[in-house]
Amino acid sequence: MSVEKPQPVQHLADYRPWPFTLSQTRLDVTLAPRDTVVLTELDLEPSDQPVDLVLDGGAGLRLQSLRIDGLTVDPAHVLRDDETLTIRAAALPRVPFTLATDVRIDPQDNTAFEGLYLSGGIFCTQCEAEGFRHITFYPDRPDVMTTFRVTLRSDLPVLLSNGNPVRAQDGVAEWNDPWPKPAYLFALVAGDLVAVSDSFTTRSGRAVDLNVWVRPGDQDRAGFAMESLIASMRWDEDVYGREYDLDVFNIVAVDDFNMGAMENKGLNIFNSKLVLASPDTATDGDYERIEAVIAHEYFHNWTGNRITCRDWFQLCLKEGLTVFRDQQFTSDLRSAAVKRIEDVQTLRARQFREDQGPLAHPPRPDRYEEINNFYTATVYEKGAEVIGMLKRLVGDDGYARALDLYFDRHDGDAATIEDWLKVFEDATGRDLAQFKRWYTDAGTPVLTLQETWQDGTLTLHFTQQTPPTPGQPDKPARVIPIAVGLIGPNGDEVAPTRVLEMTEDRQSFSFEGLGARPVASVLRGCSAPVMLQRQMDDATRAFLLAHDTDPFARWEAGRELALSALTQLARGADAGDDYITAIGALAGDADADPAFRALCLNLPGEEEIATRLATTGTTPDPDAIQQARAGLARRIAMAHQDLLAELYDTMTVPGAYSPDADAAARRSLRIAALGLLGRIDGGDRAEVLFGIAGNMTERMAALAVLLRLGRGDSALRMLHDEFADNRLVMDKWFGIQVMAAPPSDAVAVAERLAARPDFDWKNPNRFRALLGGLAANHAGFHAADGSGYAFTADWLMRMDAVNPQIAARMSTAFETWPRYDAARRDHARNALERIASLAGLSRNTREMVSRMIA
Ligand code: 0A1
Ligand code: ZN
Repeated sequence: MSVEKPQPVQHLADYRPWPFTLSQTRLDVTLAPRDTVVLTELDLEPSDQPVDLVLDGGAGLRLQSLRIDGLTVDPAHVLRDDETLTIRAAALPRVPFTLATDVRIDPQDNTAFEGLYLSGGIFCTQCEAEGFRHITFYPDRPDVMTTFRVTLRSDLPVLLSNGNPVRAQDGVAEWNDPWPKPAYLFALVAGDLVAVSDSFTTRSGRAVDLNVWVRPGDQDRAGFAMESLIASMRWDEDVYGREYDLDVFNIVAVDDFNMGAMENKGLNIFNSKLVLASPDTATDGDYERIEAVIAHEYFHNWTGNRITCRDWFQLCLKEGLTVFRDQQFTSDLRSAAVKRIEDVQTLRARQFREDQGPLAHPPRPDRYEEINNFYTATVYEKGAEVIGMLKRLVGDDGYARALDLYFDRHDGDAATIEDWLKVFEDATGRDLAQFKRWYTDAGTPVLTLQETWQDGTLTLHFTQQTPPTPGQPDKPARVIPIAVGLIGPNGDEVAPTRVLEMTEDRQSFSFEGLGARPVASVLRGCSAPVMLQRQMDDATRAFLLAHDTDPFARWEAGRELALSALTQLARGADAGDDYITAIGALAGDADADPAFRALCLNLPGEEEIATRLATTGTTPDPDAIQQARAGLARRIAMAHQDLLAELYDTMTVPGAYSPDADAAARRSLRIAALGLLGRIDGGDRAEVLFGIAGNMTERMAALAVLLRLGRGDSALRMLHDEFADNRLVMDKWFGIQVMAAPPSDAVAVAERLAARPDFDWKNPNRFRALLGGLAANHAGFHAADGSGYAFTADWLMRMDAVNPQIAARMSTAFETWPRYDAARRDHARNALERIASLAGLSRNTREMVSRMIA
């Protein structure tokens, strides 16, 4: 592949501090869809050496005037290119000065949703990572932190910005943010909005007004977001001792948003799908996610805002830690065991997948072309896993001391991963030089285990090896915390969990004085983000599934049993009886948490089976995988139909819908049973349930069963008639049709849906619903004739011209392409090359595609 124009690459090693000091930013913004006026005043101090002042600012900024201390700067001293504005050193005072710019921008033209844009008549902003430079000329880098004073002018009734309100009158609102912040945390919102309001008194007595702003008519669906916010504020005080620091906290829901949500200081802006929920429109999964993301954004107030990142290479400093904190929050509020299993499932599905393909990168990358391409599962989810390992290694007390030191030492700083590791070293006395490799090295280590047993001693012999990743052929050994417990032959635990610290390429650990040979339960709680390879027969796996005291390891034993059966079936062998027996026992275990039972009953997805085949040297055949999985599900249903029918009938939840963990757990077991029964009852139960269910969780589950059987038409019509005006439900309507379509129909269904007038593809949620739905239909996306790839490529090219971030992000549908057969690889390569050769392709998509076909 030839990339037409070399792109500028940013390198971690090139970091230099900004050579000026910015002591305050004042903005005066007069909002208008086509001609917004942005007046900016920057109070600057030069450094000792005379240097040019370089500000970021794109071609879309129409500069009307540029003044220093009130005097127009001589144009001979001003240079502009596509990305910057430079004032030559000769034109700059050698003493503190104020730089004033008058810039005009067009929010209405902004379809990329970066900077200031309009979403359904609401003005809003998205400035992370580098959106502020689309609003005004500025040192748009996270290590330039200052206070902001903002004046907004508009006829719209609600005018919001960061910090505390100073005054609001006659179409003018003033906001003052006393906490220094980088530009990526700036936000403004103006619109016809209504609030669900509440208040919170912090533990030191600060009264905080809380508002969740939504469109008129949506108030009824904003209550859960507010409850989640209050729970988050309390939790951060109780667990981390972190208090909120302004008089108001505003959350705004908008329909057009590239990501999930954004932690702007005191003014979080959310994708409406992560705010709005009611039982008839949102599933249990939606509720749990809303709670987690509200918490995530709120927790950023300390981990991200009060302490930010020195540069974008350090992104996982704030994201890994904040994900780790939101995971802790959910485990405290709901079931810790279930949450851990769900998190590991996500980690494997998204991050292991990324790590095994051409897009692999370390949690702290050291180069990038487009930073928006690095908001990845590796930075977020693996970033969180690395913190989990640190905590496991230094213990809960050590972790608490390190975090206190981090907040004390770095409050107000733009910090680095080195700063982060240093607080752990200083608080605990531990040397973390080797541990740092988790941040700098890409790839998922493969841990192999062999066991020996002699004279009452069980010895575990581990080796670790990390496969090469782009730019990193050789990987030295890492510190791997391996949590191990032992289960005796009668099923009792004979040794409780102990964390082994592996630091070498090969290392052995012994357990002495044992009466009879126990079964080792290894990597309990998924104590490290590694892949474990271990010879274990199905009977031993079934034993662990029945007896392991660690819920994660227990689930994992079942998972391994299922994967062992499914990979054999996909290779054409006969397998699965052990799994079917073992899973029946677990599903019928009334003492086990229903959510746990549901997790065990849900078979690994086709993507996960493909990954397992690929990592064990077999080229995955998507159709064979799909059939193997459907066949095993059918056999489970046949073998356990009475039990499943009983679960389906009894795991109902009496009374009004509640999204709490217990109710959601029962529903999850009920719909797991429904899904399996659907394999043998022709979908009759699903048909009935769809018509009578009072909540979206059960309706979506029923609809998925019906669609898989090709009998979803009337349910789809009903849902459409009821919710045609509800964007979020219609997103589900689009997505599930493609996701649950029989694979041979998936592309045709996607084509038909894409031709509909209500396929509002410029809306990121709608686009993701359809294209993401296809990517999630493994055998459909990987159709042997390449039609799934071609359809996706066509749409990515169309989207790229409108919204490069979304096109680039969705291009990851292709990231596993090298592992398929030669014919599929040819189709995929053609599709990627077609994208690469598109004239005017964005930097975002170009970088992604060229990494994938490098
Ligand atoms: N910091 C936000 C995520 C976010 C990142 C980038 C965005 O635009 C490119 C928007 C949001 C978070 O972690 O929630
Ligand atoms: Zn975040």
